[in-house]
Amino acid sequence: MAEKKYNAGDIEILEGLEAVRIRPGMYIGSTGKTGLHHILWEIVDNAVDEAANGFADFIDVKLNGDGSVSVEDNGRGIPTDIHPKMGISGVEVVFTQLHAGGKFDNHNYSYSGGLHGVGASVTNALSEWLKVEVYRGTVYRMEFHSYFDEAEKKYHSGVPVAPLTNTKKKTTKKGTLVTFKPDAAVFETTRFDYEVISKHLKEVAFLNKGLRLRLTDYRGNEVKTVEYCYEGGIRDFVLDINRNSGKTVLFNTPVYCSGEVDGIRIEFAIQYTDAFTDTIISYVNNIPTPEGGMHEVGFKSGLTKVLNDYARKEKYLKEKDDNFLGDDFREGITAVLSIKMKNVQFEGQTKTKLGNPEARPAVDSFTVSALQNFANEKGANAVFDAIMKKAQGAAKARLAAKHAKEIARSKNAIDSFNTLGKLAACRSKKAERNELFIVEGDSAGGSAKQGRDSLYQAILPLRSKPLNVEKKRIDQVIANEEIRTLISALGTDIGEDFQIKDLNFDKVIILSDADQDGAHIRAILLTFFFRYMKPLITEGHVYIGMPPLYKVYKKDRVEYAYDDSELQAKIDLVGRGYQIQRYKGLGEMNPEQLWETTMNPESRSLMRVTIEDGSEAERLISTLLGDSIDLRKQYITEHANFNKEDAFIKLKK
Ligand code: 28G
Repeated sequence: MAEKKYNAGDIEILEGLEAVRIRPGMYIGSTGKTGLHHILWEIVDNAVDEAANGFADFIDVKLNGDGSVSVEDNGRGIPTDIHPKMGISGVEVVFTQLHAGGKFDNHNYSYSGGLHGVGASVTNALSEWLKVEVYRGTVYRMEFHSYFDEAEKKYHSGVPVAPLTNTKKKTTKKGTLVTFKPDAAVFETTRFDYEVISKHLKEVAFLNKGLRLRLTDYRGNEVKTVEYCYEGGIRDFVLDINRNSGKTVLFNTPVYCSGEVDGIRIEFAIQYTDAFTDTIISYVNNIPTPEGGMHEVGFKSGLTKVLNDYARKEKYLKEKDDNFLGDDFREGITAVLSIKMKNVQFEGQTKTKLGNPEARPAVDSFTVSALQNFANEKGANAVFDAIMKKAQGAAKARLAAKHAKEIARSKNAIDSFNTLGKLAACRSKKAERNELFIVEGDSAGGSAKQGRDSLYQAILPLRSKPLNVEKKRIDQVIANEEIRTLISALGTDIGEDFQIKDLNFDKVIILSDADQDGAHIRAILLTFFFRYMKPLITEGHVYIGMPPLYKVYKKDRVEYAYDDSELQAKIDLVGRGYQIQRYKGLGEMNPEQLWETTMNPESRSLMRVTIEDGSEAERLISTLLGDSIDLRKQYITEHANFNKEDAFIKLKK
């Protein structure tokens, strides 16, 4: 086997990986929990690519007791021969070359833009060590490590310990095994989250039909394991979303179409339920696009066109009737749209919106022709009939809501809620300084009203859980008193009439208890904002307040702990003879305490809600993919850096 000395020629490679270590955020977004999992997705992605190319059907992920993680596929195995141009083995290319061009050949789909597909070398660069085994008749091995060079006073990352070796040990297995240990010097946390990985693998399984993925956790006292495999692919995805939603489906088998237009591979699955809102989940090259983009626009317009044509032809619309609106056809829809294309461009606030203009007409025309073809199939009439009747109901409600709104407007009824409702307005008219606290519970609302700075801070107490937005129609949402008070207080109107310039507050702060009910209220409010006032979130006006969980005190000395990990430090501060009060809800705090800990801009902690949080809240409600993840916990871990949002904003100004 050809050996290679590690000399000057390799310096470039090594410097490439050092760049990753110097600025990890550029490659993986953050060094928090999300970034940690990102380096695992890179490895899983490579195994998924091998499966998507038809060479593997099983991916095995193991969380090992030493904090490392293993990923194994049963594909062809990473090439072990020497790369003619590079002069090093294929394995070494994959793990040391930044953006190794060879990863995707012409038959594959290359990703670009955003942080997707940065490659396995990034995982290597950010690992304490990484080991590869390739099974190709015999077992091949290679190991990399990162270390601090005392003499040079610098880090070296992802350095080969030795070239790829053929151990000559015979094996009947085929494939690749990668094991790595994330570097604790890079990441804020190196603990992988079983639930996050399980959720991700489930999504991957839906998007790659027939691919089997297993996760096993060896870290605790007992071994945990899950396995996912869906022969129906995104059909099963749609079924899974609806099955766990408590909604009633309008037909049993999702409509499924797949095909290719102008080199773009397109598939979608659609099922309708009795819900009044829509759940459209889209992907490009298996990457979620919660911000939508050109493919979703094309899908929606194609759907509207083909269904309106059907409605005319089959007389669901009379001659004098106006066409249905797109919204009418999307009421109650659950759809998964997945496309695969080259040279992807991601846009938007979180780079999760497809920008490629060519995707729009391709998906539009595919949707039209695929659904026209479907109309000729057995059972299609019942499906279309259900969709048509749903759209008729939606159109009727839409017209009724418009009428109701006109009446409400003419009587100025919405504005009168300001004085009639429970809103405690603030005195200032300076929207750019004002804050609205939405507070769970009347007693906490009372404390907030007494404790606030009434010049700038308005309080809206929510007596009970506001209605579940998911289950109601837009006209019923508006009819709900607490939602109406909220809409009126914000001043922006909703949906298509939303006007950010009319917003009465710079900050809209949700204050709810750290329990199940609180999490539910938060999720409902976020879903409402996400669905009907999206710019409120995208333009950064929505925040989550962070009340403390504990008060640690002794005589006059008082310290607050905002999570369990802070508690010991606060106990140490207060010293011997301390007492602890655990807050079970906001209602247990008196006005002064609530002001000091949660409302005072000088001392409080706020977390700004991102579009991901909004869509995650929606996914929490609409799907069960994330049902075991507590939102508050997730915010705290994912956005730990932004806990002191006020301090952050002050720095910027
Ligand atoms: C287990 C965890 C992650 C992989 C393969 C298989 C091939 C491959 C991977 O080629 C392209 C070109 C030369 C280096 C391709 C095998 C063609 C023929 C492959 C994985 C890059 C990469 N035979 N399986 N890469 N080469 N599984 N699983 O990473 O220069 S990566």
